[in-house]
Amino acid sequence: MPNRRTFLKNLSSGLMVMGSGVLLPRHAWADAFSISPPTLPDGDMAESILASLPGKNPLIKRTYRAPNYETPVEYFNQMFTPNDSFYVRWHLSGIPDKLSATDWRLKIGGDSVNTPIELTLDNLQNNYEHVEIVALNQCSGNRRGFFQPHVAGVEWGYGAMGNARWTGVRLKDVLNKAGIKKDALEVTLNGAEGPVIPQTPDFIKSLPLWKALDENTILAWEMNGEPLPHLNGFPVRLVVPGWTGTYWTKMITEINVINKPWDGFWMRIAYRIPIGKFAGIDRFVSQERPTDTMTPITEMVVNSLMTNIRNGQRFHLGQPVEVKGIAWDAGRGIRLVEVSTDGGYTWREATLGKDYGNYSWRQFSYGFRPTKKGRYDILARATNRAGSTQNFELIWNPAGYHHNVVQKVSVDVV
Ligand SMILES: Nc1nc2c(c(=O)[nH]1)N[C@H]1C(S)=C(S)[C@@H](COP(=O)(O)O)O[C@H]1N2
Ligand SMILES: [Mo]
Repeated sequence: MPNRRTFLKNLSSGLMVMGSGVLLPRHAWADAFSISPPTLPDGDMAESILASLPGKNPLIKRTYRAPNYETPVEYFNQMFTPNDSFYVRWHLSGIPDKLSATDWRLKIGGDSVNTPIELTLDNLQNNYEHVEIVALNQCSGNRRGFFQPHVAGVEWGYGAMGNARWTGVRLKDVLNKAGIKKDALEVTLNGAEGPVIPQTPDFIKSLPLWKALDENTILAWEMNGEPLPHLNGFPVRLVVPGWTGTYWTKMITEINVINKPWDGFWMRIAYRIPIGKFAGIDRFVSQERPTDTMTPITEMVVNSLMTNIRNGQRFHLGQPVEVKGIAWDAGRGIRLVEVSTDGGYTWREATLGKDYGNYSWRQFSYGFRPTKKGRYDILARATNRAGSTQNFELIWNPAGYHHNVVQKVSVDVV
């Protein structure tokens, strides 16, 4: 396995390419077809509305209370997802107004710290080494809307994800300041929002100690060189590279180091996958009781997305077709992207773009010149350095996680 501890990069700001790539004119996003895969039943996507949240460009609205809005695929032609178009995912509707950066406090405590501490934003920014990492934030349920049979939950299309450059300090450094006792097992994470009715469990997540101490796990106050948007967690959120978005606690206010498994609803019941159904990913073993058949979701699975072509698009015979997209995994790194233009009979290697570290997505491109008229079924499939690849058939699971079925886009050459 490649050394996964070396991916933190001190990227110079010169590497920032916000605004690179091609943005389609705004009206193009209204074309629901561009976000509608062929397998979705009619209606699902037609009901989706582009809507503005405060401080955001129009996003695809899935639910309003709590706010769940996804990024239109066109934005994924850019290496970094712009902050004002970055998807938004909340569980509870009691989200506070933007917190005051001066009043915000982060409490570090729990039975397994030596000295509980309370930090201001100033403390955080001035007492620990700053680090930057490019990392993909993807919701566990991205693409849930394509599950057959259908499952309950936010009916995401392709856009519950985004790639950004995050700036902050290592969680490890902050925890070490409080001092970690020998019996420490898990680290719980809580944000400022609360449930609106007391019956709803507060959104509290936990990480195994080893992942909390991973040098890539950071408390971030900036994405893409700007303060976090309110709905992406201002002033500080956790960034857990490689693991699905559920652990990336926004508006974080409380962290506890504990010596037992955290058994709140969002760990014990929600965000679980069947044990053994997904190969080659981290297990969160302290969360598994002997009789459990389900285990917490952890790492993202290898996946890819074509971003510049859409179903039904027309090309003229003799015109070159350039297929562009992105591929990612949980941090082993993308080794290969293959593209088929004949529905999967033959495959060719795509060219990979610049490497921004293993936790970033990787751009790819593949050009071809169609030699006859007709329909071309274009497929893309990514493989990582551990040899894991995308599935042709859905690995169904009750909560609708880890959809990484090879995508097909059918275009017409006329
Ligand atoms: N405080 C808080 N943090 C949270 C959540 C939440 O509901 N509350 N949702 C999590 C989930 S499930 C995801 S997928 C990511 C989404 O991050 P984003 O809204 O910045 O895109 O935030 C995570 N952090
Ligand atoms: Mo999520």
